[in-house]
Amino acid sequence: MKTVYSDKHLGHSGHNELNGGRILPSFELPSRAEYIVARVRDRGLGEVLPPVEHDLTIASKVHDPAFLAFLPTAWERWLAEGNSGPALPSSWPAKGLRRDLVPTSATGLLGHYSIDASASFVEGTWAAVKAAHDCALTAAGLVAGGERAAFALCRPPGHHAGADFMGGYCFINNAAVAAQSFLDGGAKRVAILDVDYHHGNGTQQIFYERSDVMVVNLHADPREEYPYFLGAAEETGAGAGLGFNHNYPMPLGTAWAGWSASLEDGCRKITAYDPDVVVVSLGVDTFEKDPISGFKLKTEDYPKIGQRIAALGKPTLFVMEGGYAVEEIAINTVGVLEGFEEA
Ligand code: SS9
Ligand code: ZN
Repeated sequence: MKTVYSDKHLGHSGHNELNGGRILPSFELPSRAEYIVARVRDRGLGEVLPPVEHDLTIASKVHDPAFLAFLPTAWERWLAEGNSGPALPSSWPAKGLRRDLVPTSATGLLGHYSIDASASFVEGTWAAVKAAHDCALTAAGLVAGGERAAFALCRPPGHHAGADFMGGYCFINNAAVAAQSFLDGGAKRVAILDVDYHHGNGTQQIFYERSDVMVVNLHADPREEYPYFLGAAEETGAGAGLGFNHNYPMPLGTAWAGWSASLEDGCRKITAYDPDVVVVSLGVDTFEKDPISGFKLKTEDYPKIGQRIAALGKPTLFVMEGGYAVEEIAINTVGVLEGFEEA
């Protein structure tokens, strides 16, 4: 399968996050995508193409236009307020505060448009975010054009970003934009299968009241793990979307036996839905050696994930999400893609 990749992600570097009470360099590093694209080439997975630039028309159908308008300006506005290092919020419209009182200051706006202090801006962040969005749409176009599958090597990732918020290293929800592009191109139903270790809270929120996108999420139990405040099994959708959201929270320490049982159940939900296309939010932070995660998947398990997804028998777009054990994420990510190809 073809991979869509842009080196513009390299400018999103030197950013930080609030972790364990300290502001630390982000675990979300440029080397992640560099290891993966090198492995794609070494293994001969298929051509590596640059993205075609797209405007934000499709993104505006899954994100608030005011939020999208803020993102390209955040860094300059942060600097203009006298800040120097990476931009992070420090105050949020949490309990007892107003969400409709929109700040004018950059610091206030960062809080207004965030769920946490882990989506940090540096000078090259917007260009990287925009390029990741373009990678998702370009790879989606390959699948819409008849390819069996494609890989959008997006960095930064997207699944924690919701309609009007960033967080968890994510700014634009690349998988959600891609799903919307399939619908705009004539698909009637799209399934998103999120196999990242963390619950894809943004993806769930965006499609929660819609029946044209089924969201299936496999993840660490949010009572124990980030993002903490969404992702329980009883969240099954609302309104027209009732019955079209499926969560599989699993305890810390989950290994292939437990994880693959959830994958099987989630895949059966997708088959029953009979989508025109499947979008996989491909995180490999389920890996036993991932530095920020608590599942126990092994390198040999990743091709089996790809095989099970292939058995769905649908055109498939893989969109890169998390995975932080930098040396091994390439092996595990390409392992999924090769497992799919060989099935
Ligand atoms: C908690 C800091 C926030 C965010 C993790 C986001 C993963 C994205 N220690 N961690 S796939
Ligand atoms: Zn993750």
